[in-house]
Amino acid sequence: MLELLHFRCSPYNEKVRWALDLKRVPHTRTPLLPGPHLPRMRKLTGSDSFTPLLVRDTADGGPLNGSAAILDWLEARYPTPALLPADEAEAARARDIQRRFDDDIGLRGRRAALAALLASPAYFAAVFGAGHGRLARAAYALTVPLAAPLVRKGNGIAGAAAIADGHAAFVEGLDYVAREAAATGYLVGRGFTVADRTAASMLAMCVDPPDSPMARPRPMPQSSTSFLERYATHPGADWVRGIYPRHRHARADFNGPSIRP
Ligand SMILES: N[C@@H](CCC(=O)N[C@@H](CS)C(=O)NCC(=O)O)C(=O)O
Repeated sequence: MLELLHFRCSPYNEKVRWALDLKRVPHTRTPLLPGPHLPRMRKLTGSDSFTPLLVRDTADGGPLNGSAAILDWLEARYPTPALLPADEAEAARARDIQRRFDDDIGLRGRRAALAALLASPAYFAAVFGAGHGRLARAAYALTVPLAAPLVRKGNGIAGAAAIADGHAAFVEGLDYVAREAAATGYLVGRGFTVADRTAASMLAMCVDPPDSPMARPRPMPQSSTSFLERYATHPGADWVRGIYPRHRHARADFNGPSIRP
């Protein structure tokens, strides 16, 4: 059985969870806590690999990380429903959009999102500890203030300029989807593709789509409320809030075996 090792509040993990759910791939889901995840990752891969990590049988190639690589493997192994358009030019365009949101918008925006979460270590622990027991969450909350400098360093949150650039990235992403999806509701052609899934997963960090696996726990500290308020009325946020109920088909995450066979 495939196993997905993931962080609950992570856009790259959300992108892979979404594809697994859409394709109804039987798998087990195991949430990890950022920081304490490292020994387990090292044991499985021999290095400090990042999440999402899809643990496959050795015959299938063993552990695989990188959300785009995982999606490619899933698409080859479980072709229906397709993540990419059938038309080659459209598929290439969808991949380009995926790359832009993965490697630019998501990476830069995440710095602003994490900085806002780290302003309240208890809330950071609540967000990433979702899916873990009460004791594990309480113990994790004690470590967050100590781990915060490492999280900042590991994610390139070097100061105010990096955070401002993260906010600029979210605005670029929201402007992009509002403009490009205006005609059909989708970023490529007339249907939902990996481009929409990637953009919506990355922008979920600043939109907080309600009733979704990316919805933030409540109550929320002022630092996170103010962070989300910056984007709430952007037309691109409307697009994200519309895509989620139409295409995500999961209101919450789960631990353990996937419910659908
Ligand atoms: N380009 C990678 C990015 C993945 C990534 O940055 N994962 C983060 C969580 S959002 C992570 O696991 N960080 C912890 C670490 O690097 O140890 C992908 O598409 O999967």
